[in-house]
Amino acid sequence: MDLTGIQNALKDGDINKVGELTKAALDEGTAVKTLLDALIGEMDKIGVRFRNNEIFIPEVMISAKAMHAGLNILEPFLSKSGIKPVAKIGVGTVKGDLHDIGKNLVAMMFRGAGFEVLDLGIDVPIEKFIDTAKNKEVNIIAMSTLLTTSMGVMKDVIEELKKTGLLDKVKTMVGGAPVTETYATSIGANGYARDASSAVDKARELLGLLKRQI
Ligand code: B1M
Repeated sequence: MDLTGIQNALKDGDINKVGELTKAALDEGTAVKTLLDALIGEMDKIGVRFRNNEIFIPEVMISAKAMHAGLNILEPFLSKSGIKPVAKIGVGTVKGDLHDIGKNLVAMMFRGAGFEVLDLGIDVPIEKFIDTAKNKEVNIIAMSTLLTTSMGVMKDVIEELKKTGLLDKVKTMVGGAPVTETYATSIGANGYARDASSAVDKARELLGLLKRQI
């Protein structure tokens, strides 16, 4: 199927059309991964136009909503593969940051890989991550941010987990556009991944699970 229609609808912020065309493409047999790549690729372009001041926050917001419409259609198909959760992970966008598209993708990829995902949402305070590590039996605390101003929160969470002795029990992972491997290492995170797909591989590595056979 020609994916330009979906990408144009995303660019135009046509929420219904993105949903409808994504569903139609799936019905026609287009691979979930192909659709995901098409949506992410177009969202990246929207990001560039936003950065270049060619479009502004309202347009980006509406495209982000349209992106969610597409992702919502894809989610059950990504999640299908796992029968029993291989591990449990708490995922959230850290305090001060309201971006959720990347975090949702990360959550979706984990679900698709058979993980049980506790989605903590956006603007997640340090205490919520600590409570999740303490009381929700997660194997990994995964933090996302797109804002340089919120990166320090990841460090605070890791330090608090260390102080409370919870680092013996849970691993930490960080990611998001401004985060780098070097930064992750400097704040004591157990793992870093540059995209949602490699986040799953990194989590498996951290937990000593086998890598995907694909
Ligand atoms: Co915002 N925004 N935004 N924004 N926004 C960025 C991030 C920015 C780079 C744009 C720019 O100026 N060039 C810039 C950040 C600059 C910086 O700090 N370095 C920025 C800014 C400044 C802001 C505001 C401050 C703007 C303002 O109000 N003046 C404001 C902040 C509000 C707040 O959070 N407190 C703001 C607001 C918004 C909108 C609400 C309009 C909207 C968010 C809608 C939503 O999320 N529901 C928005 C958007 C959409 C963007 C851009 C255009 C796109 C982000 C996105 O969704 N990308 C973005 C520019 C850009 O990135 N090109 C921008 C697609 C998504 C799939 O990628 O989230 O990076 P991403 O996720 C990737 C990887 O990073 C990785 O996997 C994903 C893909 O596989 N990943 C992980 C993410 N988390 C991970 C965790 C992991 C591992 C991998 O392990 C745990």
